[in-house]
Amino acid sequence: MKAGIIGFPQVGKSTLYRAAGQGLAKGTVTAVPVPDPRFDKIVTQVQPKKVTPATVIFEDDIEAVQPSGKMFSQRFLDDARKCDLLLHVVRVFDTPMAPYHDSVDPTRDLDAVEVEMVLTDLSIVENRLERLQKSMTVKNPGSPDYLEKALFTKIHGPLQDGTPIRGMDLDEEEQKIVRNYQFLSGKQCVVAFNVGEGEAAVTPPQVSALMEGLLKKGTQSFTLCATIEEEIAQLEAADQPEFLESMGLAEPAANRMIRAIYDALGLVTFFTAGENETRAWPLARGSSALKAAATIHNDIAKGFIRAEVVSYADYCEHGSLDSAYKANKMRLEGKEYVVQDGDLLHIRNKS
Ligand SMILES: Nc1nc2c(ncn2[C@@H]2O[C@H](COP(=O)(O)OP(=O)(O)O)[C@@H](O)[C@H]2O)c(=O)[nH]1
Ligand SMILES: [Mg+2]
Repeated sequence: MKAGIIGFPQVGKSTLYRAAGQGLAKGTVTAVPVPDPRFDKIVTQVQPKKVTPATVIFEDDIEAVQPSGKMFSQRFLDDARKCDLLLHVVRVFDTPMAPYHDSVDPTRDLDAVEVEMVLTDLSIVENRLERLQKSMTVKNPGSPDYLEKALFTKIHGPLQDGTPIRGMDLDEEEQKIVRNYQFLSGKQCVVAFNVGEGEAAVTPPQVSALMEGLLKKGTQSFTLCATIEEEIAQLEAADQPEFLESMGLAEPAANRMIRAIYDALGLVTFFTAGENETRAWPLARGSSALKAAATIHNDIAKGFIRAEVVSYADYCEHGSLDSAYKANKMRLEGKEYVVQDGDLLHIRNKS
């Protein structure tokens, strides 16, 4: 699952990318470990030889949104469409470097990009509706063209009113068509408001209002100071708490942002707590135990017998898998079991 970083030039996209990479970011694409205190706790208790956290892929080679002329270049569109989620960085820090606007105005910058996404999608919908007029099958109920026309007619009005597709109420079938078209306003989006060093601990009122508005539309957003976050990411783990405290921060803001992205991607985590390897696995919310097994290895899914499941709450209560098993907290579940966030799994299998 890939999160693409987008925004105007010089808003802190690359700084944020390096901060999210927790000192490990190389090049322009990095698998970023998802901070998870539950996983840390399991690792501390199990002391495995190998530790593998869940990751989200961050991409920082999407061309900047153009401040003048055509905002989205073809290269921007090609790259952004390949992402599962767009992380939109909006500048709230003052800088003489911003080549487009000298004033700080997050409302203007956020709206400009949101509106352009909606307009880009609107023009695709309109073109397609025009072409569908000539379709031979568009009048046959149930045909792909019929379904597409119904959907595009439905979303056309709201798009004209400026509603992003992600904010519309669509059923599973409709969402599938939307995904096929890779509509920008239909992608999950998380907004990062990049504030100045002096504002890292207190959110400016204008930004609070924007965040509230976004949340009403189902979009998560964050304030963070990318330059401070980059500094934090470069510190040794032991030195982080003191630095965070001096900045008035409870934890790196980047951690919360990464978790929000993971959540917006529709992912939950299950754990395998082995002595050789303890691992956190991302899984689409609502997936079955069989899907979880296939995530680990196809052979394990093929030979699936039963899933041994201990909930994270039971694991915590008993302090270890052994104790949880002894206390009869292990459930045997079949292929159809819907894996819950935080479950510890062991797949019994024939392979
Ligand atoms: N004061 C301040 N400067 C920042 C912040 N984030 C980024 N910058 C600076 O803005 C400039 C552009 O940052 P960069 O990450 O390269 O922007 P990009 O063009 O969006 O990738 C650099 O000089 C950064 O150090 C921030 O939170 N506060
Ligand atoms: Mg950059």
